[in-house]
Amino acid sequence: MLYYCYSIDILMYNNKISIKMRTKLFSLAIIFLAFFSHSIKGQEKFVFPELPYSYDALESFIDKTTMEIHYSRHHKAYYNNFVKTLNECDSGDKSIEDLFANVSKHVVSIRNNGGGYYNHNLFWEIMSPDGGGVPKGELLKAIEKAFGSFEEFKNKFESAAKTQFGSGWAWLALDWEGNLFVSSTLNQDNPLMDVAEKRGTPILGLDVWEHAYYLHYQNKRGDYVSNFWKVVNWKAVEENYKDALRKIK
Ligand code: MN3
Repeated sequence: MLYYCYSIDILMYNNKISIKMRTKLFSLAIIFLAFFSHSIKGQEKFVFPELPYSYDALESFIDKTTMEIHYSRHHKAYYNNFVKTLNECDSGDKSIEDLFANVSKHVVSIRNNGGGYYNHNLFWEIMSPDGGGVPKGELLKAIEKAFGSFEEFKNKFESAAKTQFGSGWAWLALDWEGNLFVSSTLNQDNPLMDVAEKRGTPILGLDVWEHAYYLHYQNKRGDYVSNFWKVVNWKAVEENYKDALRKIK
């Protein structure tokens, strides 16, 4: 696109074309702009996020190679396929929450690739090399209200992550009544989707697909799940909690 605009500009600058021709070229440029801005709508709206740390930053939980492959290949592929589907289906003007709320009515790529895109965005964001410890403030209060104690919540979450059969995710999410719950979903589903058994806004998620841990942990998913707590960014989870709460009020 830039190439077309640039070429026209050079021609005009050299004053080698008539006013009439200039008007025609200008109109053509506008048509091209309209066409391209339409076709990249999904891509403009949904960006591929930067990883907020280096590939080796979370090595107490996950090794550098796994992190690199997970982010730059798996996540990137979900993103590319999601944007491609949006452009083909002309669904670029809907929010991702709207798409998920009716995911059963959309092509399956929205569920799989849109889910993969959204879930990994959340996953990277709720981890940090400075993570670990315990949640504080309003989030801690809400966890204690829902599960009795932080330890009880951890047990419930670990159990959901370990017993999810095959590929999927474990979640801490806020339901529409403002209560926290733990759940697990298959593949790239999440609690925002109308296909989920228990619905709400996810505020913390753990990827339990083998691609997330197999190089380092092999079949020991339990060890992977236990080590997750070392890197959880509770500040980010609390922000997600507050955002989710604001949306239902
Ligand atoms: Mn993954």
